[in-house]
Amino acid sequence: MSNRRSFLSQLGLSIIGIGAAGAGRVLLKTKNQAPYKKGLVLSTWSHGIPANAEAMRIIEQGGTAVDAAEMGVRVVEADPEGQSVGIGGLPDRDGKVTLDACIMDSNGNAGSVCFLQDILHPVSVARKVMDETPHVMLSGEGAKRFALDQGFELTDLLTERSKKAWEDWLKEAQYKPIINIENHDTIGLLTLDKAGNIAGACTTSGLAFKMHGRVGDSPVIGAGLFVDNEIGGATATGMGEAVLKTLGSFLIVELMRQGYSPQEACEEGVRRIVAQGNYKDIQIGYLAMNKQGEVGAYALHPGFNYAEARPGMNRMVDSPSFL
Ligand code: SD4
Repeated sequence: MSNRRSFLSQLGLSIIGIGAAGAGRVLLKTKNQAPYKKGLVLSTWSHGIPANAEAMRIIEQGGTAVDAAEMGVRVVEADPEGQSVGIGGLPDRDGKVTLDACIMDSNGNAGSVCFLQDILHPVSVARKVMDETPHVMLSGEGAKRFALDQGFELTDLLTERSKKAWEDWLKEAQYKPIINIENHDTIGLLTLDKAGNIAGACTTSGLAFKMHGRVGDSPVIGAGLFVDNEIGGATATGMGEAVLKTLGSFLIVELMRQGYSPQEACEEGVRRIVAQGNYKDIQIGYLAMNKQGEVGAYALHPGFNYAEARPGMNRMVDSPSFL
């Protein structure tokens, strides 16, 4: 296969698989493989605007995609007003704020933490896991102990506002995520730097009032985030269980490898969730870029949006949706 791929790339050709409309068909199509080198940042939801601004600032100074991804999402982790990421995140049903995050660099390295408590910047702990340990993922108490060893400080992440929301929830204690209204929006952020390299990060406090110990898709490499510097990157937001069951971000990057555009790949990712049934009451949003700087986004329901930054521009874009 690799011989075949290098043979094709010598010819400037790649194999293109066609989506649902033409499943099983394989075409040969010429494709421009030159990477986009102007700088591109994509991130989920409107908190992506300040995150993109910071990531793009780093890229414009010649910084790496992975530094830009980490520093971009840290802006959102540090904002106590946001109730879906980092400090201020809505707690689980026991009143504990538990955080999930991961990061991937342009060399295929990955780091992740899940079920992490009392640490302000889970993405930076994930970065330390990637850079300083032989492992990919640390969880719970072990992740916290590692963070403290690395010099991170204990921080109380439960703000008065989120505590009050939990106390209100306890009155009925019914777990009913409401599509796009639950104010519970993960940030997944993808970067393409001026050297044409791709990286990404994803960080969240997970679904509001989840069971204690529940871990979503966001820290799982291939589910909430996947980056392959030869091809592109993808990230997910929404009901993590559906993304986990379809390994959505990995799927989207692999579809791009087969020649799907980022848009076609995101649409196929959503279709896999639809095919599993039970999709009407949940929201999923996928966001992807390829090495050529093309962008794709697709959601189950209307309401998903994302921030797109290129030099001199940082704007919100509404994603198309299946329903
Ligand atoms: C999770 N995917 O923990 C996250 C939550 C999320 O918008 O993205 N909400 O399942």
